[in-house]
Amino acid sequence: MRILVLGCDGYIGFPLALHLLQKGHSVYSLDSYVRRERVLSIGSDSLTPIATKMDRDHILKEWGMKEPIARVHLGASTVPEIVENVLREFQPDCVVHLAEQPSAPFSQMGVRMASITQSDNVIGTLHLLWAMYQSCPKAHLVKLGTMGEYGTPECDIPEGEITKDCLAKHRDMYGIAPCPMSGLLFPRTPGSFYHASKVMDTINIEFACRNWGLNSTDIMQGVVFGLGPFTEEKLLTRFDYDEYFGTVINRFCVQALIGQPLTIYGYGQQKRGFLTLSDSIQCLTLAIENPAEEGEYRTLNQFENIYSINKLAVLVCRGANKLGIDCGIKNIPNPRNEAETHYYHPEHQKLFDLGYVPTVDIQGEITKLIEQLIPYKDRIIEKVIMPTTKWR
Ligand code: USQ
Repeated sequence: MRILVLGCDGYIGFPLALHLLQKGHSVYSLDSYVRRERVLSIGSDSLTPIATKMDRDHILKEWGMKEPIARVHLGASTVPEIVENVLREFQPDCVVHLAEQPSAPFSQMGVRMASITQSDNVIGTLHLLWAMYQSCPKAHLVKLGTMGEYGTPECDIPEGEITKDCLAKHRDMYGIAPCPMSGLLFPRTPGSFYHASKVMDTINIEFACRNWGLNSTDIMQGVVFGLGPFTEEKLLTRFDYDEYFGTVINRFCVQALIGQPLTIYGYGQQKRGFLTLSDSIQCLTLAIENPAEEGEYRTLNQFENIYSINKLAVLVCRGANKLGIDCGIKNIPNPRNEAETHYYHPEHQKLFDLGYVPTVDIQGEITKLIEQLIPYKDRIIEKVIMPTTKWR
């Protein structure tokens, strides 16, 4: 397949591009490199010493990519025709869109960062949709959304839309037949301006499929952790652990390494879906190789299993202990405005139907990750870990 990867220099984008090249696909890629700049601007850096832009181009060329990563920014500051020209020239079968601002705390820092988040994400995706409509309307869009779009409602979360099954279950549980809502998007309740940007993307993509007949898979992804499948040093993906760009398991593993108590926000009973970076790449590849039908807007809930933050902290400490590292845990006031005790039962069957074989040994994965990070311990910048941005 001819696959365009937007956001090819990122945490998921770089190993995904390597994986797709390894499978024999023809890959073309874009990135603005803004993630590198933003992490440096908050005084942090990737824990893994990632290859320079030029070195990554060499590596990708060795792996079969014909052109270097094209430096293009997708957001509001870009002339939309630039994206259109790229698509017209490459004529992809599939466009994988990972080129968004991915951090909830970053979007809550203040009006400037909230505005950057929404103009990069919402307007960037809007530019892309128009560009696909004008130059490659048959191509399949695989877009990274987030499980955080749904929030934590007191009912089961279906995969994207309200299905007849979901209504029947509702009737059985509550003894009332709700009005006919089958086929509508399941309500979204985002928990940050970042998550809200993903909801707005969803609305625009679904409309583009319904209106223009584009086909898209919108991935509601859980929290990703780990270093992924390529662990040779020059192939390593970036690994962030700061308060903005680090996700919870990655941060906990780094805290364990430097003897800092793991920072559980609030009571720690909040639950999320998690998956390894290798699983995320496996799932994205399944979505790419099994496209949605013409005109279809398909949603996949993408995670392996659900864990509470308390449970994860215990797993990280156990992993650290196994490696002879002492580990402590500390509940700190929650900087976010989120439910800390809640019902959480999202469905996630469609990826299994496509052949997803999940990594199930989460304890093993966490212990392996801590061990993999030991050589980079001296690169940890302690002052960027504690949360300083509050939701209100
Ligand atoms: N948390 C802690 N301690 C920490 C860091 C986080 O208790 O030191 C808690 C948070 O309060 C939250 C949970 O861990 O309840 C997850 O936080 P996170 O920072 O790992 O993830 P989040 O901000 O939700 O965002 C991440 C990715 C985002 C993706 C999302 C999927 O950065 O791009 O969309 O995970 S989900 O969480 O399912 O919405």
